[in-house]
Amino acid sequence: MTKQILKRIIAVSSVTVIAMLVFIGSASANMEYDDDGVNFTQTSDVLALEHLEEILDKYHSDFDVYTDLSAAGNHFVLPAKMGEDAEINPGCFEKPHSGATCIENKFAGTGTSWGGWYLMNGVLEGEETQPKQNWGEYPDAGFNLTGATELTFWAKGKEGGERVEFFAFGVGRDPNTGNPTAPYPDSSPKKSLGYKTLGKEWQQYTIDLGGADLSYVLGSFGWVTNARKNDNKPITFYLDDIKYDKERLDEPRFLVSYELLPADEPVLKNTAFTYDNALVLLSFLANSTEEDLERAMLIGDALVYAIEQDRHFTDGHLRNAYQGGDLKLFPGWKPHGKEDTVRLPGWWDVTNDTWYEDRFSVSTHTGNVAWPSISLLSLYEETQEDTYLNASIRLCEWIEDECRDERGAGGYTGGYEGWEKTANNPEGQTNVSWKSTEHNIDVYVAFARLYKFTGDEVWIERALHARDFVEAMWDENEGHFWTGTSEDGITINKANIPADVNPWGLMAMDETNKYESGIEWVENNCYVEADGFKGFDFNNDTDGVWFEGTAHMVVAYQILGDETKANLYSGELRRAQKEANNTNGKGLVAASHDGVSTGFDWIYDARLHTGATAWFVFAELGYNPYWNINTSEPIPPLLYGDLNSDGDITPADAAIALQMAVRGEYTVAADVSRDRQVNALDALMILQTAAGAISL
Ligand SMILES: [Ca+2]
Ligand SMILES: [Ca+2]
Ligand SMILES: [Ca+2]
Ligand SMILES: [Ca+2]
Repeated sequence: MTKQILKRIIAVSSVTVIAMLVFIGSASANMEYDDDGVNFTQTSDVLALEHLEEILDKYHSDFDVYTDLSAAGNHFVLPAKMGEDAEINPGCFEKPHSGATCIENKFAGTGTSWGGWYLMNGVLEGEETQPKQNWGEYPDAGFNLTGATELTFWAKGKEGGERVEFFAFGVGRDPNTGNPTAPYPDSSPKKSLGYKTLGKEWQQYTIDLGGADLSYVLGSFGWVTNARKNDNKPITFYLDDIKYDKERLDEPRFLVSYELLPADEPVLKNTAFTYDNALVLLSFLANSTEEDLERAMLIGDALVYAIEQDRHFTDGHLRNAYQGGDLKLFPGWKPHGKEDTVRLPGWWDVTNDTWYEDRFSVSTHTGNVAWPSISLLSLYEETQEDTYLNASIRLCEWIEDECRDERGAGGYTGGYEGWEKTANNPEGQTNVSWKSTEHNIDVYVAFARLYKFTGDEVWIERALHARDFVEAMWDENEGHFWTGTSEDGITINKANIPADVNPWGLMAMDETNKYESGIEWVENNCYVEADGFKGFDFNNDTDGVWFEGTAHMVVAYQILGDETKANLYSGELRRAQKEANNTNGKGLVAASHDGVSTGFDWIYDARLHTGATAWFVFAELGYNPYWNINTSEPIPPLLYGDLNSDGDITPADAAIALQMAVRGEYTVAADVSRDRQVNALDALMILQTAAGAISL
């Protein structure tokens, strides 16, 4: 039940020619040279982390206007028409310069006709879901591009010989004098390249920005042409990869989860799943160089920002996904009247000229609050920055306030689904009533660690409330966890048994002897050989290898000390890194082929996936992501009964419990028998725990 795609990634046609262009790696990247000039092959974890760094930096090494339709890095996404007889299609799939799409432009005027388009930022107000044009009438709606020195773009004509003028800026100014004609114009007058005659092949053009005031940009790029320049003939030409050379590598941000192929539906084009980003943060912590820590902090800061700056919610809950690229919505875009809100993912549909959001992405599932909370606690552990601890507390309080459930075995419900309350959606998000074992595993760890870091005893009872549910979902006879309950909160859902809840339970809970049989269950029911790889499926129909889940199993085998199996599947993952369908030699793809089933209403495709890559890093580095420890270290218990707070359970703690019993005192931490009183039984249980006879 990993909190992943609900939308299918559909390949609309077979693509071979342009598929190569999507990858940003190069053949030489597999080799590095040391000081003596001797080359050595990089290790698999280094390559995987390099892949994650590239995804992290992909849209921040420069300032994109357009690379692909709905790409996370795009800015100035509102095409605004000038004159007549001009058309623009930002989603042309035919032979783009790079990636999946380019912009197709047409002009078909005659006589004195002229026309063109600006790519402008626009504004968005109130309940609007799409931006509208801003020709300089609105304040505080421009980008500050100070520091950029040039604007580059690629262009080609359909026939060759098309004549077009290209330019930047000048919105709200007279094109001839440059004087303002609107109250809030572009800070720079129009900067033109003049008329260019296009060839049939892609060619790069550069607009030198030297001397221009870039402090307030409304119109980043535009073109105009007329009938006279083109001998009254209709023209078609193409544009792609329009960029300013402005680096922004110090900005907090999220990573897009999947690397789509050019022919894929763009539904997940810019989607940065919250779960995947929590994992990537942890993979940087797992490697823990100073640079990795800085990268982890960029993601941690983005999570903190998302908690505070939702476009609607003020109670601190996260969404299932955000957008990669810029963290903040563009200047002048104020949904529900709020500025600088965190961007939610979506895609532009060229057929309907509409921006769509995916229901799953805007929803909030409890596991997608708990995993960020865990990652922020680990980041706090490494940095001692209170911001991360406080953000984690806020997320955990949200889970306690909004999802706590007393039905059946207790635990926490699945979260909230749908869009926020608006005039068009009066219901707002709806509370889901099913409960997920995985969510409760995540919640248990988040709460248990929060108790460790804060010493606040409320988290003991809450952690146990989640843990009780997890334990109730364990099937002692069959030796595996069930996925959770149906909507009544009581009836166990036996329709589908996912693999991953078993290794997750093993990694999270300090009872490896008990949960070891869950790993055997996965071996016996989910093992599959497919597409040349040995590994594990998400569920027990064994229709393909799910590499993320295979990495879960490696981490589990490491915890169990089963080196042989850990090494066997690590070897398979390393081979998948090099050889799997659609790999780039660095990252890991989600599945060994497209459409690997989960038993739920989503599937996994063979696309590079940050979450799978992060789990591969954990497996390679022997890292338990729940607890920020090595897989060789014992899984910490909920430190319950540690009454002198020295991090260990010893007879000294039992003595304190006895004293409390004599005095009639009560604390949750001392009531290890959970009968709401502290007496000799608690002291005895602490003593037995100290002796290793029982575990609390
Ligand atoms: Ca492109
Ligand atoms: Ca399957
Ligand atoms: Ca102690
Ligand atoms: Ca007791």
